[in-house]
Amino acid sequence: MEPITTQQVEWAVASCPLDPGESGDAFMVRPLPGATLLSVVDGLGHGPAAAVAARRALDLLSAPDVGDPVATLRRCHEGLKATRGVVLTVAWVDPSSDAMTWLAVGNVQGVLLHVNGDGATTRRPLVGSGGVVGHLLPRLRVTQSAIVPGDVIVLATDGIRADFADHLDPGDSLQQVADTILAGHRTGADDALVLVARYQREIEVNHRLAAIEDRCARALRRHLVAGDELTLHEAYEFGRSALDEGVGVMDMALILWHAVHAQRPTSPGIRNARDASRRFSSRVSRLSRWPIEAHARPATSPGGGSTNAARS
Ligand SMILES: [Mn+2]
Repeated sequence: MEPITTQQVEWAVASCPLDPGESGDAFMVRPLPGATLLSVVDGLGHGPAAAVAARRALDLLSAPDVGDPVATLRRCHEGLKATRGVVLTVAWVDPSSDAMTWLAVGNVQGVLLHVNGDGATTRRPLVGSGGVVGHLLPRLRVTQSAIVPGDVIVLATDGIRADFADHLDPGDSLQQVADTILAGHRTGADDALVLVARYQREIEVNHRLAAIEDRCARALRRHLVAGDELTLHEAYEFGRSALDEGVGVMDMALILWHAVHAQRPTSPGIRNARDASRRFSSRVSRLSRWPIEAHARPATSPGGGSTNAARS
């Protein structure tokens, strides 16, 4: 099954220009093949001329080839020479390696929030090198940070005070976090923008299980209506393919449980989950081919073998 790469991060943003009109701060959340790019850009100064530089930076970060951090930053530097220049942080969130690769030039503030097993939050600052992209490019330092689903990344321009992360709760809704930071920590001396993103690789797994559960419920419904061996065989094949995709036996048990509960009242004669379960188990005991058992048997002999291995 294709991974769902557009939902590796959930995010929210809050911003406010210093003067009414254009802000010189900008952000980007861009799904890439295998990663999601996050960026916050602050055009030097504020207002329209800063906005021109920030927009140009986002154009450059929209190029097709932004997979390599150093090459990307160099291209931004070249492309921003005719502008005031920007400070920026760019991060690539990569679920295949549970890592965030990031690079910062100038004073966009960044923090990576992680909730430990004991419920305490650790805050790791993402500090880059001084400089201005478009004018003075420092020696570029690419950093890779390990991340786990649930970790929150906050990027804020210097229109936000540096103590913004002191009392953040990464469990709050992201929009709430972004709004709270903007409301409580604006300096009032510059454009202000804060981007808050939560890494959620597990959405891919959840989405996949939800799709399998849906297939299972449909297969079971067809079988409860038709009651023949063909529809049961279909369910059997579904179970085998799910197990081949790496779905665990406990997950399969939960999927079946949900599928049974999803039957009411769509199948004729099924008033409740107990009816569905009773009718289903009587057929399974007759034909004895339901997917969990398939797991314990060789593909070529679905009618034989022991079920103990899968149930232990
Ligand atoms: Mn600024």
